[in-house]
Amino acid sequence: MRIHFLLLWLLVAIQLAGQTTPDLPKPSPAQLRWHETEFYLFFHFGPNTFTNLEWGHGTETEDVFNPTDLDCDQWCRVAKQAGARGVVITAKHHDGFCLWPSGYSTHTVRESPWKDGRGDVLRELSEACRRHGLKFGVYLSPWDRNHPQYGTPEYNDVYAKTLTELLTGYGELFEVWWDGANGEGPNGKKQVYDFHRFEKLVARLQPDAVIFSDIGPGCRWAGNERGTVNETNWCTLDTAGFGRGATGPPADTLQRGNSYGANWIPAECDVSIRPGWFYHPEEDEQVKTPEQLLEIYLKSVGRGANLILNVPPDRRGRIHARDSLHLAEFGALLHTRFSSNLAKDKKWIRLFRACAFTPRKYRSDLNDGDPATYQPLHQDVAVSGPVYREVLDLGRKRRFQTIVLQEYLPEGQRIAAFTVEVREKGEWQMLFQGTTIGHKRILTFPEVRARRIRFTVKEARAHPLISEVAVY
Ligand code: FUL
Repeated sequence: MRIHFLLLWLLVAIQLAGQTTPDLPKPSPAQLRWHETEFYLFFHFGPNTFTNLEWGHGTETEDVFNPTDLDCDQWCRVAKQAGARGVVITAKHHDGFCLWPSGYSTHTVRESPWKDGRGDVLRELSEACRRHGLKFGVYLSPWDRNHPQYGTPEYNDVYAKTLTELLTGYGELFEVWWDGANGEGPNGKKQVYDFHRFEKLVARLQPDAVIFSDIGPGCRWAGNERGTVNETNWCTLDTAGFGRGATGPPADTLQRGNSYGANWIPAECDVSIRPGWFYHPEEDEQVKTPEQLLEIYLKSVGRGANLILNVPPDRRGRIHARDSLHLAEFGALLHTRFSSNLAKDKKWIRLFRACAFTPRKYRSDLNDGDPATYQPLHQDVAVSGPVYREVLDLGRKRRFQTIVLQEYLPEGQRIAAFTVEVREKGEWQMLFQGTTIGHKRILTFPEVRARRIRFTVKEARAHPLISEVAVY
């Protein structure tokens, strides 16, 4: 009797184990909102803008900072035209100069001639962002070449206090950016940062902000400054044993993530529209073209990462006409490319073996235009191995050259291998073979003409969940 009961219990347990989803790392609500932000601008602005340097020495006098015509509304208009959803600014770069009148430094806008020392760039930009419906974030360089306490344990207090000023004084932040640079050299100052303390501060004061660094915890550097990520891009990363900067994970790992990584730390791709991060007049002819920007977008956002594109304001405190023109044209390219979705509200078909001549047509959440809804893909048991597939019917033959796929991320990143085929002359022809999808995968190919498109997932960490399919 007892043995029977035990057996029964075992069977039920096995059954239940088969049904529950595996314990995949999942994004926090703040990270999900961050994924939706997709593309934002970066503004490198400070003394370097005026001294023509990339890494200021920290010894520059405050009077070098004197923009003649600062206009943060113009920055925001440029961002909006490009299709960006937010901005991040260098509140403090390595030279230590604070773009706001910090109470914990004497190297700030307050000591500069700009607006007779009464200006605050962060105030102006954060308010402009609210007017334009853009999210706002800050870069606060841990490395500081100016602060007298840098290199001592007291600097951690200074950093925590300046960070608190940013976290409490400028409304809601969507991202806090920590770069890993430190150019002190062998005999330079060595700072042991209390990152754990800084992370706790952000979590407490701005729970919706995501922290960027080589190892997150919110999102990770993509391992290069070209603005691209690998085609296989996992949002998961193993961070045990790694630090920031020189002790960070290898570039190749940052490019791909770890396929079975323990933490949800998705990639953010950073790149500048010009060769340098700060404005240099001699680079006015080297602004990336709209086509180059589109290429970068497809290799970042189009591979499930976020893109932070740097556009440095000039000495007036405005974005140079060349950059703003290229960005507006890039925005227009995006708009045309993604304006008419051929899949919108089209039906899906399922062919049942028993009645192959009467395919069942149905509407689906897959193409309802709402990424918050999703559908688990149909498991095709007629094919060997776990194969999941769905067939989209465009109603008639249509020409297209782009397909956008989105995975439903609240349940973790699952898809590891997929294919897209089109029906031609009674046969399925391979159009695209890929690995990961994540937040968004943009597939581009030479234009094809077809009516039916078949999506197949051949390898997944758990039952694949797709939230959107779009065809352009
Ligand atoms: C790096 C810095 O050293 C560069 O100056 C720039 O700010 C880049 C985005 O991050 O760590």
